[in-house]
Amino acid sequence: MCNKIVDLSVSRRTLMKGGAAAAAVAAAPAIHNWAFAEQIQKLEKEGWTKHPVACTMCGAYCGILAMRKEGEPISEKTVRIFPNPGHPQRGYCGRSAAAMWVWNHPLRLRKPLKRIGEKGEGQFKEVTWEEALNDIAARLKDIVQKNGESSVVSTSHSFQGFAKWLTFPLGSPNNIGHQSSCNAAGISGRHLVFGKGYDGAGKLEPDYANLRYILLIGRSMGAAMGALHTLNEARARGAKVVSIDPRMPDMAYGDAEWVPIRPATDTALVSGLINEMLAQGTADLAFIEKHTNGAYLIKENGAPLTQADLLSNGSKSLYVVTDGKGNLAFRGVKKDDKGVAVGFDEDPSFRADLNANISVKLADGTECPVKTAFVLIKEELAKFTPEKTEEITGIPAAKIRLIAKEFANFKGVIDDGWYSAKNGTDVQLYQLICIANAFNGNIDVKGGLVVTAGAALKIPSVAAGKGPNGETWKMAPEKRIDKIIYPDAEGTFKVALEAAVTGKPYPIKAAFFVGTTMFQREANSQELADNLKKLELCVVQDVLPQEIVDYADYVLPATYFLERKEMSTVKWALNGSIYLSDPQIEPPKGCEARHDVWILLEILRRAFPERAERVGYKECKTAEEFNKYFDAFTQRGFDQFLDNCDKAKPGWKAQIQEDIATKGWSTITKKVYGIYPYKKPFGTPSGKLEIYSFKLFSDPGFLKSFTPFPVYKPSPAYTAPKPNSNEFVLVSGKNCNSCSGLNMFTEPTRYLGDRTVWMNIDDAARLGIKDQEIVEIEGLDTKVKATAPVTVTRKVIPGSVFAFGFSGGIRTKNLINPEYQFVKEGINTHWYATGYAEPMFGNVANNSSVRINKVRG
Ligand SMILES: Nc1nc2c(c(=O)[nH]1)N[C@H]1C(S)=C(S)[C@@H](COP(=O)(O)OP(=O)(O)OC[C@H]3O[C@@H](n4cnc5c(=O)[nH]c(N)nc54)[C@H](O)[C@@H]3O)O[C@H]1N2
Ligand SMILES: Nc1nc2c(c(=O)[nH]1)N[C@H]1C(S)=C(S)[C@@H](COP(=O)(O)OP(=O)(O)OC[C@H]3O[C@@H](n4cnc5c(=O)[nH]c(N)nc54)[C@H](O)[C@@H]3O)O[C@H]1N2
Ligand code: SF4
Ligand SMILES: [Mo]
Repeated sequence: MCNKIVDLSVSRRTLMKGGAAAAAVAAAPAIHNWAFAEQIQKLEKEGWTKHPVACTMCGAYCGILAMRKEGEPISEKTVRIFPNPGHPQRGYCGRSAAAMWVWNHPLRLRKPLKRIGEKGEGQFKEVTWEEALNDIAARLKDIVQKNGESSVVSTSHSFQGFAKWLTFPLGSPNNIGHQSSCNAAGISGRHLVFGKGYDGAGKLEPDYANLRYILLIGRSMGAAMGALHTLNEARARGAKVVSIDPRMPDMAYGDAEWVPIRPATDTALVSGLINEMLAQGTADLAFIEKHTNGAYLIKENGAPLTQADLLSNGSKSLYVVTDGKGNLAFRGVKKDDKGVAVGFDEDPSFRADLNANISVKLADGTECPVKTAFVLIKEELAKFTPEKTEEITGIPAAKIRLIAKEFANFKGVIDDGWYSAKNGTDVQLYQLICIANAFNGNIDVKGGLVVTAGAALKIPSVAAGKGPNGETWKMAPEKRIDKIIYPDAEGTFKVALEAAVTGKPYPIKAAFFVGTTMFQREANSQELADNLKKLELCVVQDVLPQEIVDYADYVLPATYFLERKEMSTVKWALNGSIYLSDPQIEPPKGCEARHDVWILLEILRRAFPERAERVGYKECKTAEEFNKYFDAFTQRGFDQFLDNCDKAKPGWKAQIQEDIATKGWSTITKKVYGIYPYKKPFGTPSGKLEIYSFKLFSDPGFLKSFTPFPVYKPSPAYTAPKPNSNEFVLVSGKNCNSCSGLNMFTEPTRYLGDRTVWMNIDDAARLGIKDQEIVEIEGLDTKVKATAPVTVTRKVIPGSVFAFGFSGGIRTKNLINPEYQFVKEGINTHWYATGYAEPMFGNVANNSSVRINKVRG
């Protein structure tokens, strides 16, 4: 179906339509496209066909193309991976390029495996699907009958949330994601500032293509290619990129400026930047007054003053501002019948005084001193002079002044982050980053931090108590287990494994790991290994033998993204688009890998057939039968979507169908700037962008550990290393060629993967350590000791050492073919991380502290 995906003449015409300026703007990034386009066209002439693919070599879902040599059996030689040139989140990196290295990998899981040795030993025998599924189902049934549905948990990276197809129809609420190790802190930080509905991954994004200046704080961009390709459009126009990171990111080889920072001190830096903007008079005070809650009056106890405080029958959701001339006014949100905030309830002509510091008479007649949130924030920030900020962060005061100046002058944006599980103070950091963007007044405007347009494609799926065909059922009464300990958790899976040991808050007996390495994902590997051993039933579905398989009772071979069809919305793009991923590739001969959802539903059907019917599932023997069942949901969702579009704009349906057939994607909604919070409220209690979080007053639990305006704290997650000693903070991150679970065993990674520990040249000189010398790395908190080679470099700040995630220290036993021993080299940074999780939000810190000991001489 996808024979003519990229009509380059069309992209060129579109490009020229915008006139010479637009052509010049697009020219630079288009160069890469043309280079690939030539090769793609050449292959097409030779009879190759194009198949659009959403890549999940990492979790980013970029648009790539699989080129297939028609009429020949599938192999690494007859399938080649390219970027999908015009795609709104155009992918291609070292990992996607390696996608076919996974397909028929010598280590690929080909048959179901049953454990025969002790847990952790990695001793297995091959069994049939029948034997594996029946035995798992029998054990699952027994566990559920004895301990209830909630004793069963599932987790995954994302991969379209396949894990929920077992837990939800079973009746267990415990489908718990990977977020505590990834982007949970960013979501929670955005939640505090922008509120519900505006906090999700990709919902707010820097306007990468159009920005003039971007500060990347702990965001390498070398990881997420789609966003990087979009940012390159702005770079081609001369946008300035500044990276604040303890290690030099790859972008700094190009035009990006690297400003090294001490780990875990970013909150101090951002505080210093805002303070400096206030000092330089560049903070956008008009924006703060109108569109944030900065002018709202706050009582002495820190809570917002409301109409209910002033009038006996006043509203608690109307906040109070003053004009500084003795007049008060109320501000709140207008809600529709369903309680959805649709506008603001305020007098638009009332100019509030941001600097008010007054006394008001309460309904009970008492006088109450109040200050604006802005005044409180200014008082808090005053300590962060550039000099003080230099002391904490290690960034020279002059550089801080310059960054503050450029950020304001360019009307720049600070990236709201992605991988954010670093130091256990991350929620406040991301909250503060969002606030700093507000101080620059660049919210939802071109080149700022914007609400992405999104496309409303809904593929029918399973949810807690709800099936894809409108089925409903009663779920087990227990709350999702991580939410009991961390009420605002996005997904803190470690709680489930702790409960497997302690039985608290309730016992967990069975776990299904559906496409997640666990050992490369979660902090504190020793604890992870110990806890995994306590599970009564541990099932792993994967493509390759990750370390987690050693702890599994059963290892089940799954298909991966090149072997299945799916349709969804493009994840990280300004405009709202949908994509089809349809590589039309089957697993290699002799590989019995099956679709994850088939595996899960077959287990459920064999244990509880009536529960499998909750999602309309009856036995599917063959992959074809299953695809028919599963693809029908995609088709139904797509058909409904097309009908809705056609109703909105007759003829649109045909256009979308044509786009999907020729390119694999279609743009549905174009970003309109200037809506939030100018015309429509955000999801916060005040509807404004909250630079002072009112949400935190909703639960006393928050106020025990957090302040409404973020305050810098050193990391509580690990023992601080002694300065100028052999102790260091160990930080981690990713790159564009090697780090990811699927990629780490591939042949390119053997040569491109960096499994060393980076140490600054001055530290190395002090300790007498030479480049590539093997050293011992000992955890200050976990006491774990291991050896690895050191790269002596200027690419990491003194006092910190750096190692790539997903690159080394993979201790999988037995399943490793001698050729792939390289995956064991180096360290896994999670050996050293304590597993500290932030209260209430539950995001985990992956950074740690270590002692580096010389092994020789
Ligand atoms: N290679 C690779 N790329 C991926 C993925 C993958 O698995 N592998 N997965 C995707 C996913 S799931 C995600 S979340 C995105 C992540 O995309 P990014 O967030 O851009 O990726 P990272 O490389 O993890 O960037 C984290 C950076 O933070 C730095 N850092 C660590 N501690 C601190 C600190 O205390 N302060 C500061 N300022 N910096 C610090 C690290 O040195 C690192 O450079 O990438 C996507 N792309
Ligand atoms: N030290 C360090 N730790 C980190 C990070 C870091 O930068 N440094 N990054 C953190 C981040 S941002 C994240 S998101 C997590 C990610 O941690 P993981 O969830 O472990 O991430 P992935 O690399 O996506 O692992 C995917 C796993 O699923 C398998 N797989 C791929 N496709 C499929 C499929 O279709 N079906 C099935 N069943 N299996 C499949 C792969 O072989 C691999 O084992 O790690 C976090 N941990
Ligand atoms: S960043 Fe690379 S590996 Fe990740 S989805 Fe995009 S193309 Fe694939
Ligand atoms: Mo992530």
